[in-house]
Amino acid sequence: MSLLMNYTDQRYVEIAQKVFQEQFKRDPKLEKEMDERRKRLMYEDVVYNISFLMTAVHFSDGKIFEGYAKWIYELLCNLMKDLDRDRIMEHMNDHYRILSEILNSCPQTLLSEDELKKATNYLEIAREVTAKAVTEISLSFNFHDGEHYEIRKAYLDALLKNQTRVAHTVINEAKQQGLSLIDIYEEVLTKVMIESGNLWHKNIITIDKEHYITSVTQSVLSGFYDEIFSKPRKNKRILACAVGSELHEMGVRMLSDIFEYRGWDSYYMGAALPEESILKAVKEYQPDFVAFSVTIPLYLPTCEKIVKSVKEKYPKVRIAVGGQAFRNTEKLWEKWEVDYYSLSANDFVKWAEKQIIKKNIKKDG
Ligand code: B12
Repeated sequence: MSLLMNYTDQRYVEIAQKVFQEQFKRDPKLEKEMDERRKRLMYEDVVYNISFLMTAVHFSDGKIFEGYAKWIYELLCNLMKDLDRDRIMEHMNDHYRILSEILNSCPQTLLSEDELKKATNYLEIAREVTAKAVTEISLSFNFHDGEHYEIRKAYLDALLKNQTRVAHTVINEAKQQGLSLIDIYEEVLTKVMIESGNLWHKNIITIDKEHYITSVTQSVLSGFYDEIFSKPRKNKRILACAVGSELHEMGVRMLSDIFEYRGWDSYYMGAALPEESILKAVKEYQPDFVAFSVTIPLYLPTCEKIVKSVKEKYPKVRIAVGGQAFRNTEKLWEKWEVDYYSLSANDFVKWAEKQIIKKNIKKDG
């Protein structure tokens, strides 16, 4: 990136140097994030930022600096893909704050009082538009689609800004305002998790951020446990797990929670459960239903093998399969001996309850 320097006055250069040094002094993390090449470009950007600010002041036109602040922020987000948007916002906003402080502490030979006021105001606006830009990203159609968009967007925005407490508050308030646990799970948390994967795939967020979103969402789920486990019991059992070397277990965990919430006893066995452990658990626990979840298509063959073994050894146990791996298949589940398939855990619980009612009617009649 070669940057034009409109203002070659030595006094601007001195300010640029001060701003640059002060930013490293105040933020020790910068040293790790910036190699020598980045440091050089950052210094050039400081000079460039000052040039734009002075151009805006010259014309008394704040839009010039506002537009520039948005442009430079997006440029840096694209150039520094190892850093998240909220961190780059911190870089820029620290820079604007420090520049404002240094300009205001300079003897007023550089800018008149009126010009200094304008510069200070434009820098403040730059901070505002940069803070807003963190969450101004294009989201997938599926994220927009369906009910409760506002809530999932607020939850996602909080996470993109690393605001864990705000994220929890968004969910707690939604709950207090009457949003059902099922809707929170399926319309908010599931869709945000899937979108976080899309944003990682599009290189808009880092893997660190995706992991952070996962861990906050796991802690949000734990917050529902008192309620989930306090429901009247139905004396029905479900065993659920993710199979193969599948580490994606949040979907099947939500499924177990939803069953538990509906009064079932859930035996949730987590991720990557091997076949022997599943067979042993079915024998010991004697579930009415088992649910196997697959996200990565590579583990579909293992799932098929497990389905066959369970059917062979325990023909009365009903088997459901689900998870995103089945989405892009030619209805693979129809070729296996399974009793149910769905992408929705809630549809599964409703179906399972109907089966129980049917069975009871048969018994009674
Ligand atoms: C979080 C996450 C992880 C976490 C998982 C942590 C955890 N504790 O679960 C970790 C970091 C471990 C991880 C690892 C990997 N991940 Co990952 N991950 C995700 C992410 C962002 C979210 C997963 C999630 O929780 N979704 C939300 C849940 C609630 O949705 P769900 O599972 O579909 O469940 C719902 C329904 O499907 C249904 N359901 C689920 N199971 C069942 C079962 C039955 C019987 C029924 C009826 C219904 C049902 O109910 C749920 C509630 O509605 C996804 C993005 C995405 N599209 O989901 C990527 C994603 C799945 N991961 C991906 C990849 C590539 C990986 C890695 C290979 C990355 C790597 N290079 O290491 C590894 C693979 C590890 C492995 N061996 O499994 C890709 C997969 C691409 C593909 N098609 O193969 C995705 C899609 C990201 C992307 N957009 O590219 N990941």
